[in-house]
Amino acid sequence: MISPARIQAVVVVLVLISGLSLAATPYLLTKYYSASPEQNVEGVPFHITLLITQKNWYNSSIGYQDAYFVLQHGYLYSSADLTFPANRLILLTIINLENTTSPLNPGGNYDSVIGTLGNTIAVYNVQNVNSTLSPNGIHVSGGIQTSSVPANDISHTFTVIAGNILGNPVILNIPVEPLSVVQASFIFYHSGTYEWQCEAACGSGPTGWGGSTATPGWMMGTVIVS
Ligand SMILES: [Cu+2]
Repeated sequence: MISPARIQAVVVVLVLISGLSLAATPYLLTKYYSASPEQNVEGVPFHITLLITQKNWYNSSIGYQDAYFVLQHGYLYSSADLTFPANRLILLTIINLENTTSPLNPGGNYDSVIGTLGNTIAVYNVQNVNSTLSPNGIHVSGGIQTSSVPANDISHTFTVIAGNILGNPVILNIPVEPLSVVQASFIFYHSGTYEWQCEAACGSGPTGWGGSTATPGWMMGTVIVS
């Protein structure tokens, strides 16, 4: 016969264990992303932040791979399907936590900024940001607005193309240097479904075009403009 006190003790232990497992639940969850209500207000810019992280577990044969995520309200969402409004100013921030570079796909000018307002991006990196707060704010110097970055200093690109066939028009190309934050503004004038792809060979295999670079939600995916 189990005494009520013993049962009570078991219940307390079970509650403690479940509490511990709840506490161990990761704060960042990965799920499907959709535009939030404040993003859907007409007439104001559409803000979106993409986060690139290094060494995400892919599978046991490939190991770790880099991946793009959508960062929204402190949560990570899959980048497999990115939705954008048509004919509205989009303000994109890309935060790259990766510290290495990869060779660019030789099929295009992927070191050039294409499709943003003024064909430029703002780049914040370890060379041009000093975080000490002064009366004028933090000190940012160097070539922040740029229309291209050195081809041998690119971790990834965020490239939107009108299809997944080489030679199709590049609508947007944003090269991203290691350990940098990039800001870009652009407008998609035509509704439709496009592909996004990282055009740096950052994936697995001898060419770097396996694993992440061939898998939606890692280094490629769909862009839906509506
Ligand atoms: Cu990449």
